[in-house]
Amino acid sequence: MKQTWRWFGPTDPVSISDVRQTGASGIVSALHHVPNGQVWTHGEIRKRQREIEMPDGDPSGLTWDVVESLPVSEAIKSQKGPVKEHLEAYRQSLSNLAECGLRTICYNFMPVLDWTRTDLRHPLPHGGHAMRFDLVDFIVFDCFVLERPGAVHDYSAEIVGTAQARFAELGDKGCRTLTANIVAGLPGANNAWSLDDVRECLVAYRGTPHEALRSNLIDFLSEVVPTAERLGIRLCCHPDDPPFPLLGLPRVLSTEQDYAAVLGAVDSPSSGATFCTGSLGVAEEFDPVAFIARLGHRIHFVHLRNTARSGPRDGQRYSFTEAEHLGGDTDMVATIRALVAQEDRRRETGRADCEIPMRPDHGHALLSDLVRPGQPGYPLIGRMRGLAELRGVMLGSS
Ligand code: DNO
Repeated sequence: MKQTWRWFGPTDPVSISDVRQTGASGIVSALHHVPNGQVWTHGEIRKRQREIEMPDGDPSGLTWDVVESLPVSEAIKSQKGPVKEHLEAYRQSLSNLAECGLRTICYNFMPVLDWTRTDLRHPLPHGGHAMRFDLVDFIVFDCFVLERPGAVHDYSAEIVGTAQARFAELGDKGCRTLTANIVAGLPGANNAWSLDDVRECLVAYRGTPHEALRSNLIDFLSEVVPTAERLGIRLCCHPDDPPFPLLGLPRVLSTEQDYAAVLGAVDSPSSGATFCTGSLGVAEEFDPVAFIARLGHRIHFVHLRNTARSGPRDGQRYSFTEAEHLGGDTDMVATIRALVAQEDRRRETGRADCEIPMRPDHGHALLSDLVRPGQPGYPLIGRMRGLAELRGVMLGSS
Protein backbone atom coordinates (compact mmCIF):
# COMPACT_ATOMS: atom_id res chain seq x y z
CA MET A 1 0.00 0.00 0.00
CA LYS A 2 1.16 3.52 -0.63
CA GLN A 3 1.84 5.14 2.74
CA THR A 4 0.47 8.67 2.76
CA TRP A 5 0.13 11.45 5.31
CA ARG A 6 -2.56 14.08 5.65
CA TRP A 7 -1.16 17.58 5.44
CA PHE A 8 -3.43 20.58 5.96
CA GLY A 9 -1.26 23.02 4.04
CA PRO A 10 1.22 25.73 5.02
CA THR A 11 -0.63 26.49 8.28
CA ASP A 12 -0.26 22.88 9.44
CA PRO A 13 2.08 22.81 12.47
CA VAL A 14 3.53 19.59 11.03
CA SER A 15 5.77 20.69 8.16
CA ILE A 16 6.57 18.82 4.95
CA SER A 17 10.09 18.20 6.23
CA ASP A 18 8.58 16.68 9.39
CA VAL A 19 6.49 14.40 7.19
CA ARG A 20 9.61 13.15 5.40
CA GLN A 21 10.88 11.85 8.73
CA THR A 22 7.74 9.78 9.31
CA GLY A 23 8.55 7.48 6.40
CA ALA A 24 5.38 8.39 4.49
CA SER A 25 5.91 8.67 0.76
CA GLY A 26 2.82 10.56 -0.35
CA ILE A 27 0.64 13.45 0.75
CA VAL A 28 -3.11 13.81 1.18
CA SER A 29 -4.22 17.42 1.11
CA ALA A 30 -6.99 19.83 0.15
CA LEU A 31 -7.49 23.50 -0.61
CA HIS A 32 -9.29 24.15 2.65
CA HIS A 33 -9.34 27.89 2.01
CA VAL A 34 -11.51 27.64 -1.12
CA PRO A 35 -15.17 27.97 -0.10
CA ASN A 36 -17.39 24.96 -0.85
CA GLY A 37 -19.08 25.24 -4.23
CA GLN A 38 -16.25 27.25 -5.81
CA VAL A 39 -13.84 26.08 -8.50
CA TRP A 40 -10.36 24.88 -7.56
CA THR A 41 -8.25 26.71 -10.12
CA HIS A 42 -5.10 25.40 -11.81
CA GLY A 43 -3.16 28.16 -10.08
CA GLU A 44 -4.25 27.14 -6.58
CA ILE A 45 -3.74 23.43 -7.26
CA ARG A 46 -0.25 23.97 -8.67
CA LYS A 47 0.65 26.22 -5.76
CA ARG A 48 -0.24 23.43 -3.30
CA GLN A 49 1.75 20.95 -5.40
CA ARG A 50 4.78 23.22 -5.19
CA GLU A 51 4.34 23.61 -1.43
CA ILE A 52 4.44 19.82 -1.16
CA GLU A 53 7.09 18.99 -3.74
CA MET A 54 9.51 21.90 -3.28
CA PRO A 55 8.88 23.24 0.22
CA ASP A 56 11.99 25.39 0.61
CA GLY A 57 13.06 25.42 -2.98
CA ASP A 58 14.45 21.87 -2.64
CA PRO A 59 12.67 18.68 -3.70
CA SER A 60 11.01 16.92 -0.76
CA GLY A 61 10.57 13.64 -2.61
CA LEU A 62 6.87 13.79 -1.71
CA THR A 63 3.95 14.16 -4.10
CA TRP A 64 0.31 15.12 -3.65
CA ASP A 65 -1.40 11.78 -4.27
CA VAL A 66 -4.90 12.08 -2.85
CA VAL A 67 -7.32 14.98 -2.52
CA GLU A 68 -9.17 14.86 0.77
CA SER A 69 -11.65 16.33 0.36
CA LEU A 70 -13.13 18.04 -2.63
CA PRO A 71 -16.14 19.07 -0.57
CA VAL A 72 -19.68 18.59 -1.78
CA SER A 73 -21.68 21.71 -0.92
CA GLU A 74 -24.75 21.70 1.28
CA ALA A 75 -26.72 22.88 -1.77
CA ILE A 76 -25.83 19.67 -3.62
CA LYS A 77 -26.43 17.48 -0.56
CA SER A 78 -29.83 18.99 0.20
CA GLN A 79 -30.73 19.80 -3.44
CA LYS A 80 -31.69 23.29 -2.33
CA GLY A 81 -30.10 26.50 -3.62
CA PRO A 82 -27.49 26.90 -6.38
CA VAL A 83 -27.28 23.18 -7.19
CA LYS A 84 -26.54 23.52 -10.91
CA GLU A 85 -23.78 26.07 -10.40
CA HIS A 86 -22.14 23.97 -7.70
CA LEU A 87 -22.25 20.83 -9.84
CA GLU A 88 -20.69 22.75 -12.70
CA ALA A 89 -17.96 24.00 -10.35
CA TYR A 90 -17.38 20.45 -9.06
CA ARG A 91 -16.90 19.10 -12.59
CA GLN A 92 -14.59 21.99 -13.40
CA SER A 93 -12.51 21.32 -10.27
CA LEU A 94 -12.27 17.63 -11.22
CA SER A 95 -11.07 18.58 -14.65
CA ASN A 96 -8.47 21.02 -13.27
CA LEU A 97 -7.26 18.43 -10.75
CA ALA A 98 -6.88 15.77 -13.44
CA GLU A 99 -4.95 18.20 -15.62
CA CYS A 100 -2.55 18.65 -12.71
CA GLY A 101 -2.21 14.86 -12.34
CA LEU A 102 -4.52 14.35 -9.34
CA ARG A 103 -6.90 11.45 -9.84
CA THR A 104 -7.89 10.06 -6.42
CA ILE A 105 -10.52 12.32 -4.94
CA CYS A 106 -12.16 11.73 -1.55
CA TYR A 107 -15.38 13.43 -0.47
CA ASN A 108 -18.16 12.78 2.02
CA PHE A 109 -21.92 13.11 1.96
CA MET A 110 -22.63 13.87 5.63
CA PRO A 111 -25.01 16.79 5.90
CA VAL A 112 -23.84 19.71 8.09
CA LEU A 113 -21.42 17.70 10.26
CA ASP A 114 -18.14 16.09 9.26
CA TRP A 115 -16.80 13.98 12.13
CA THR A 116 -18.21 14.31 15.64
CA ARG A 117 -16.54 13.82 19.04
CA THR A 118 -17.51 15.03 22.50
CA ASP A 119 -14.01 14.99 24.02
CA LEU A 120 -10.90 15.96 22.09
CA ARG A 121 -8.50 15.31 24.98
CA HIS A 122 -9.65 12.21 26.77
CA PRO A 123 -6.83 11.24 29.15
CA LEU A 124 -5.29 7.80 28.68
CA PRO A 125 -3.70 5.84 31.55
CA HIS A 126 -0.18 6.40 30.09
CA GLY A 127 -0.53 10.18 30.03
CA GLY A 128 -1.41 10.66 26.37
CA HIS A 129 -4.78 11.79 25.03
CA ALA A 130 -7.38 10.26 22.69
CA MET A 131 -10.54 11.59 21.10
CA ARG A 132 -13.77 10.17 22.45
CA PHE A 133 -17.47 10.17 21.64
CA ASP A 134 -19.64 9.80 24.69
CA LEU A 135 -23.27 9.27 23.79
CA VAL A 136 -24.61 10.76 27.03
CA ASP A 137 -22.54 13.92 26.54
CA PHE A 138 -23.77 14.15 22.97
CA ILE A 139 -27.38 13.87 24.18
CA VAL A 140 -26.69 16.63 26.71
CA PHE A 141 -25.65 18.85 23.79
CA ASP A 142 -28.51 17.82 21.51
CA CYS A 143 -31.38 17.98 24.03
CA PHE A 144 -30.29 20.54 26.60
CA VAL A 145 -27.71 22.87 25.03
CA LEU A 146 -28.83 23.05 21.40
CA GLU A 147 -32.41 22.30 22.47
CA ARG A 148 -33.20 20.78 19.09
CA PRO A 149 -36.99 20.44 18.79
CA GLY A 150 -38.08 16.84 19.24
CA ALA A 151 -34.54 15.67 20.14
CA VAL A 152 -35.67 13.85 23.29
CA HIS A 153 -37.81 11.52 21.17
CA ASP A 154 -34.73 10.31 19.26
CA TYR A 155 -33.38 8.46 22.31
CA SER A 156 -34.67 6.10 24.97
CA ALA A 157 -36.22 7.80 28.01
CA GLU A 158 -33.63 6.14 30.22
CA ILE A 159 -30.59 7.62 28.50
CA VAL A 160 -32.24 11.06 28.25
CA GLY A 161 -32.70 10.87 32.04
CA THR A 162 -29.00 10.11 32.48
CA ALA A 163 -28.14 13.02 30.18
CA GLN A 164 -30.36 15.39 32.13
CA ALA A 165 -28.53 14.54 35.34
CA ARG A 166 -25.15 15.03 33.61
CA PHE A 167 -26.31 18.37 32.21
CA ALA A 168 -26.96 19.56 35.75
CA GLU A 169 -23.46 18.45 36.81
CA LEU A 170 -21.65 20.03 33.85
CA GLY A 171 -22.59 23.62 34.52
CA ASP A 172 -21.94 26.52 32.14
CA LYS A 173 -18.23 25.93 31.73
CA GLY A 174 -18.62 22.22 31.01
CA CYS A 175 -21.34 22.90 28.45
CA ARG A 176 -19.18 25.48 26.70
CA THR A 177 -16.31 22.98 26.38
CA LEU A 178 -18.68 20.28 25.16
CA THR A 179 -20.11 22.63 22.53
CA ALA A 180 -16.63 23.66 21.36
CA ASN A 181 -15.62 19.99 21.03
CA ILE A 182 -18.67 19.09 18.95
CA VAL A 183 -18.43 22.20 16.80
CA ALA A 184 -14.76 21.32 16.04
CA GLY A 185 -16.07 18.68 13.61
CA LEU A 186 -18.10 21.15 11.61
CA PRO A 187 -16.73 21.91 8.16
CA GLY A 188 -14.21 24.73 8.19
CA ALA A 189 -14.40 24.44 11.97
CA ASN A 190 -13.57 27.62 13.78
CA ASN A 191 -14.92 29.49 16.71
CA ALA A 192 -17.33 31.33 14.48
CA TRP A 193 -20.06 28.68 14.66
CA SER A 194 -22.80 29.75 17.06
CA LEU A 195 -25.61 27.50 18.28
CA ASP A 196 -27.98 29.49 16.08
CA ASP A 197 -25.81 28.76 13.03
CA VAL A 198 -26.04 25.04 13.81
CA ARG A 199 -29.82 25.29 14.28
CA GLU A 200 -30.14 27.10 10.96
CA CYS A 201 -28.14 24.42 9.10
CA LEU A 202 -30.33 21.69 10.53
CA VAL A 203 -33.47 23.33 9.14
CA ALA A 204 -32.52 22.53 5.53
CA TYR A 205 -32.74 18.80 6.35
CA ARG A 206 -35.71 18.81 8.74
CA GLY A 207 -37.85 15.78 7.94
CA THR A 208 -35.49 14.56 5.17
CA PRO A 209 -35.59 10.75 5.25
CA HIS A 210 -32.41 8.73 4.75
CA GLU A 211 -33.76 7.49 1.40
CA ALA A 212 -34.09 11.06 0.11
CA LEU A 213 -30.49 11.89 1.00
CA ARG A 214 -29.33 8.64 -0.60
CA SER A 215 -31.14 9.54 -3.78
CA ASN A 216 -29.46 12.98 -3.67
CA LEU A 217 -26.09 11.21 -3.41
CA ILE A 218 -26.96 9.00 -6.37
CA ASP A 219 -28.08 12.09 -8.34
CA PHE A 220 -24.77 13.78 -7.49
CA LEU A 221 -22.82 10.75 -8.70
CA SER A 222 -24.88 10.53 -11.89
CA GLU A 223 -23.92 14.15 -12.55
CA VAL A 224 -20.17 13.92 -11.86
CA VAL A 225 -19.14 10.31 -12.55
CA PRO A 226 -19.29 10.61 -16.36
CA THR A 227 -16.82 13.51 -16.07
CA ALA A 228 -14.64 11.50 -13.66
CA GLU A 229 -14.67 8.54 -16.08
CA ARG A 230 -13.56 10.73 -18.93
CA LEU A 231 -10.72 12.14 -16.81
CA GLY A 232 -9.62 8.79 -15.32
CA ILE A 233 -10.54 10.02 -11.83
CA ARG A 234 -11.40 7.71 -8.92
CA LEU A 235 -13.93 9.36 -6.62
CA CYS A 236 -14.14 7.77 -3.17
CA CYS A 237 -16.79 8.54 -0.59
CA HIS A 238 -15.87 8.63 3.09
CA PRO A 239 -18.27 6.92 5.53
CA ASP A 240 -20.36 8.67 8.16
CA ASP A 241 -18.37 9.33 11.32
CA PRO A 242 -19.75 8.01 13.61
CA PRO A 243 -21.86 5.56 11.59
CA PHE A 244 -25.28 6.43 13.01
CA PRO A 245 -27.67 9.40 12.75
CA LEU A 246 -26.96 12.52 14.79
CA LEU A 247 -29.00 15.69 15.40
CA GLY A 248 -31.91 14.28 13.42
CA LEU A 249 -29.84 14.42 10.23
CA PRO A 250 -30.12 11.65 7.66
CA ARG A 251 -27.09 9.36 7.15
CA VAL A 252 -26.40 7.33 4.02
CA LEU A 253 -22.98 5.70 4.25
CA SER A 254 -22.80 3.98 7.61
CA THR A 255 -22.68 0.30 6.66
CA GLU A 256 -21.45 -2.09 4.00
CA GLN A 257 -25.07 -2.39 2.78
CA ASP A 258 -25.19 1.40 2.30
CA TYR A 259 -22.03 1.24 0.17
CA ALA A 260 -23.37 -1.70 -1.82
CA ALA A 261 -26.55 0.24 -2.60
CA VAL A 262 -24.80 3.46 -3.66
CA LEU A 263 -21.93 1.85 -5.57
CA GLY A 264 -24.42 -0.50 -7.24
CA ALA A 265 -26.63 2.42 -8.32
CA VAL A 266 -23.73 4.17 -10.09
CA ASP A 267 -21.73 1.16 -11.12
CA SER A 268 -18.47 2.60 -12.36
CA PRO A 269 -14.82 2.25 -11.33
CA SER A 270 -14.83 6.04 -11.05
CA SER A 271 -17.27 5.84 -8.15
CA GLY A 272 -15.72 4.12 -5.15
CA ALA A 273 -15.19 4.09 -1.42
CA THR A 274 -12.80 5.56 1.10
CA PHE A 275 -12.51 2.60 3.42
CA CYS A 276 -12.24 4.18 6.87
CA THR A 277 -12.01 1.48 9.53
CA GLY A 278 -12.23 4.10 12.28
CA SER A 279 -15.65 5.30 11.15
CA LEU A 280 -17.24 2.03 10.02
CA GLY A 281 -15.65 0.07 12.87
CA VAL A 282 -17.70 1.81 15.56
CA ALA A 283 -20.70 -0.32 14.54
CA GLU A 284 -20.77 -3.77 16.12
CA GLU A 285 -21.82 -5.42 12.83
CA PHE A 286 -18.86 -4.08 10.85
CA ASP A 287 -16.88 -6.91 9.28
CA PRO A 288 -13.87 -5.38 7.49
CA VAL A 289 -12.76 -8.60 5.83
CA ALA A 290 -16.25 -9.27 4.41
CA PHE A 291 -16.49 -5.64 3.23
CA ILE A 292 -13.17 -5.99 1.38
CA ALA A 293 -14.16 -9.39 -0.05
CA ARG A 294 -17.36 -7.95 -1.52
CA LEU A 295 -16.47 -4.36 -2.35
CA GLY A 296 -12.66 -4.29 -2.26
CA HIS A 297 -12.41 -3.69 -5.99
CA ARG A 298 -14.15 -0.33 -5.44
CA ILE A 299 -11.88 0.83 -2.58
CA HIS A 300 -9.70 3.69 -3.84
CA PHE A 301 -8.36 5.05 -0.56
CA VAL A 302 -7.92 3.66 2.94
CA HIS A 303 -7.95 5.25 6.41
CA LEU A 304 -6.57 2.90 9.03
CA ARG A 305 -7.72 3.76 12.52
CA ASN A 306 -9.19 1.85 15.42
CA THR A 307 -11.90 2.53 17.98
CA ALA A 308 -13.03 0.78 21.15
CA ARG A 309 -16.70 0.82 22.11
CA SER A 310 -16.97 1.71 25.79
CA GLY A 311 -19.56 3.38 27.97
CA PRO A 312 -23.25 4.08 27.41
CA ARG A 313 -25.05 2.96 24.25
CA ASP A 314 -28.62 3.34 23.02
CA GLY A 315 -29.71 0.77 20.46
CA GLN A 316 -27.34 1.07 17.51
CA ARG A 317 -25.68 4.22 18.87
CA TYR A 318 -22.49 3.73 20.83
CA SER A 319 -19.93 5.58 22.91
CA PHE A 320 -16.36 4.93 21.88
CA THR A 321 -12.76 5.99 22.35
CA GLU A 322 -10.20 6.17 19.58
CA ALA A 323 -7.83 3.28 20.25
CA GLU A 324 -4.26 2.46 19.27
CA HIS A 325 -4.07 1.60 15.59
CA LEU A 326 -3.53 -2.09 16.31
CA GLY A 327 -5.81 -2.15 19.37
CA GLY A 328 -9.56 -1.59 19.60
CA ASP A 329 -12.51 -3.46 18.11
CA THR A 330 -11.28 -3.77 14.51
CA ASP A 331 -8.93 -6.64 13.74
CA MET A 332 -6.35 -4.52 11.96
CA VAL A 333 -4.08 -7.42 11.05
CA ALA A 334 -6.91 -9.29 9.29
CA THR A 335 -8.01 -6.03 7.62
CA ILE A 336 -4.55 -5.28 6.24
CA ARG A 337 -4.11 -8.85 5.02
CA ALA A 338 -7.39 -8.57 3.11
CA LEU A 339 -6.34 -5.23 1.60
CA VAL A 340 -2.96 -6.58 0.54
CA ALA A 341 -4.71 -9.59 -1.04
CA GLN A 342 -6.96 -7.13 -2.92
CA GLU A 343 -3.85 -5.39 -4.23
CA ASP A 344 -2.45 -8.76 -5.37
CA ARG A 345 -5.68 -9.49 -7.22
CA ARG A 346 -5.42 -6.12 -8.97
CA ARG A 347 -1.84 -6.86 -9.97
CA GLU A 348 -2.82 -10.23 -11.42
CA THR A 349 -5.60 -8.65 -13.48
CA GLY A 350 -3.34 -5.84 -14.66
CA ARG A 351 -5.19 -3.00 -12.96
CA ALA A 352 -3.20 0.24 -13.01
CA ASP A 353 -4.35 1.19 -9.50
CA CYS A 354 -2.90 -1.89 -7.81
CA GLU A 355 -1.23 0.11 -5.05
CA ILE A 356 -3.97 1.50 -2.81
CA PRO A 357 -3.08 4.71 -0.94
CA MET A 358 -3.55 4.47 2.82
CA ARG A 359 -2.97 6.89 5.62
CA PRO A 360 -2.73 6.39 9.37
CA ASP A 361 -5.94 8.10 10.39
CA HIS A 362 -5.85 10.11 13.58
CA GLY A 363 -3.57 9.12 16.42
CA HIS A 364 -3.25 9.58 20.13
CA ALA A 365 -1.59 12.76 21.30
CA LEU A 366 1.71 11.52 22.74
CA LEU A 367 4.91 13.07 24.13
CA SER A 368 5.58 16.42 22.44
CA ASP A 369 2.13 16.29 20.77
CA LEU A 370 0.76 17.28 24.16
CA VAL A 371 2.32 20.73 23.88
CA ARG A 372 2.23 21.26 20.11
CA PRO A 373 -0.93 22.94 18.80
CA GLY A 374 -2.65 21.20 15.90
CA GLN A 375 -5.79 19.83 14.34
CA PRO A 376 -7.68 17.54 16.72
CA GLY A 377 -6.82 13.94 15.87
CA TYR A 378 -3.77 14.81 13.76
CA PRO A 379 -0.76 14.81 16.11
CA LEU A 380 2.70 14.19 14.69
CA ILE A 381 4.07 11.60 17.12
CA GLY A 382 0.82 9.66 17.57
CA ARG A 383 0.29 9.33 13.84
CA MET A 384 3.92 8.45 13.26
CA ARG A 385 3.62 5.69 15.85
CA GLY A 386 0.43 4.47 14.12
CA LEU A 387 2.08 4.50 10.71
CA ALA A 388 5.12 2.62 12.01
CA GLU A 389 2.94 -0.11 13.51
CA LEU A 390 0.75 -0.37 10.41
CA ARG A 391 3.82 -0.47 8.18
CA GLY A 392 5.05 -3.50 10.09
CA VAL A 393 1.75 -5.30 9.56
CA MET A 394 1.75 -4.36 5.86
CA LEU A 395 5.23 -5.77 5.43
CA GLY A 396 4.30 -8.94 7.27
CA SER A 397 1.23 -9.34 5.05
CA SER A 398 2.91 -9.04 1.71
C1 DNO B 1 -11.62 13.08 10.09
C2 DNO B 1 -11.60 12.76 8.65
C3 DNO B 1 -12.74 13.41 7.92
C4 DNO B 1 -12.61 13.16 6.44
C5 DNO B 1 -13.72 13.71 5.62
C6 DNO B 1 -13.61 13.23 4.20
O1 DNO B 1 -10.63 13.18 10.68
O2 DNO B 1 -11.51 11.41 8.42
O3 DNO B 1 -12.69 14.78 8.16
O4 DNO B 1 -11.46 13.77 5.98
O5 DNO B 1 -14.94 13.35 6.14
O6 DNO B 1 -14.47 13.95 3.41
